Amino acid sequence: MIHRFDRIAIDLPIPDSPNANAAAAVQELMGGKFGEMSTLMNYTFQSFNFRGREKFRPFYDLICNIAAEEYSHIELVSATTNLLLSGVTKQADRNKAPGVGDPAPLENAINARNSYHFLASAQTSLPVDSMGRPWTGDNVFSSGNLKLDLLHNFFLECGARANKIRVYEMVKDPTARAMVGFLLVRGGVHIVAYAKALQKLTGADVGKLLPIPDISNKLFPEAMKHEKKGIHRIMYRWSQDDYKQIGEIWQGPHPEDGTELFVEDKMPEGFPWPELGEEPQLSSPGGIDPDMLKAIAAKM
Ligand code: MN3
Repeated sequence: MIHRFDRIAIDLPIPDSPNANAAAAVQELMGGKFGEMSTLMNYTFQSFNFRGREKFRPFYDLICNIAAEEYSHIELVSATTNLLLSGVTKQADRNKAPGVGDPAPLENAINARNSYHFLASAQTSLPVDSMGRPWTGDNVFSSGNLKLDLLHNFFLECGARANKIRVYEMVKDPTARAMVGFLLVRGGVHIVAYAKALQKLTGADVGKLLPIPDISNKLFPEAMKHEKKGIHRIMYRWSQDDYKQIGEIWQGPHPEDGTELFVEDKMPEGFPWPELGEEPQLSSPGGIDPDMLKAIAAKM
């Protein structure tokens, strides 16, 4: 079971300006092969399918706990996409019949990379990648072999990190970069956690490979802001009473900067969700269209 809070992981800034194509690029971090839906569903299914929970309790706890955190990451990517899409189109007057006043309130969307943001949603996020392809369960790997699943998760988080960095390189918008900066830090925690889990299970020092890609989080100002507060050292426990054995894996020095890792026995407090204004050109008419009424009356 999961306990939901109406909060979001960071205080997202408002975009400099609406940017439909930046929103399309950000979608890769939602529904791409290495996006947050993939991390969420991989760990969720691996936790559902985990056999031998008592024998391997710390690993089970870790996968369950990280799965819960991933939910907060899809929220953040969604909110960023929504903010970037807000205001892309013109605010049409719905009291006018189509063709009167502004004949094409969605015309600003015609050259946007992702038409579904306008045709299939109210200028909001969808479970698709940056090219509009729907997220698929083919992205879930749940082999039932703990060593293989952990190795996969390590690889998945490293791929996710590469994609985050590339979105950062494509998109200058401060909202997108604030989101990417934070997720680089938290994704970094998950990479280290799976490396530590593999070391505990097998003795292999996977942490020596880090960071992948080679560039450090500390070079991204939007990530450094959180690392300065020590957020890269914390594994939050996303449950009041459960998953207490994560500390058997999340301990010792951070492989990159040697600082001590620790478990925080509560989830982060979060922030209020950013307000999303109505986009009337996409919703039901706000009032009665007198021209339409006249036209109907004339037919009767
Ligand atoms: Mn994540």
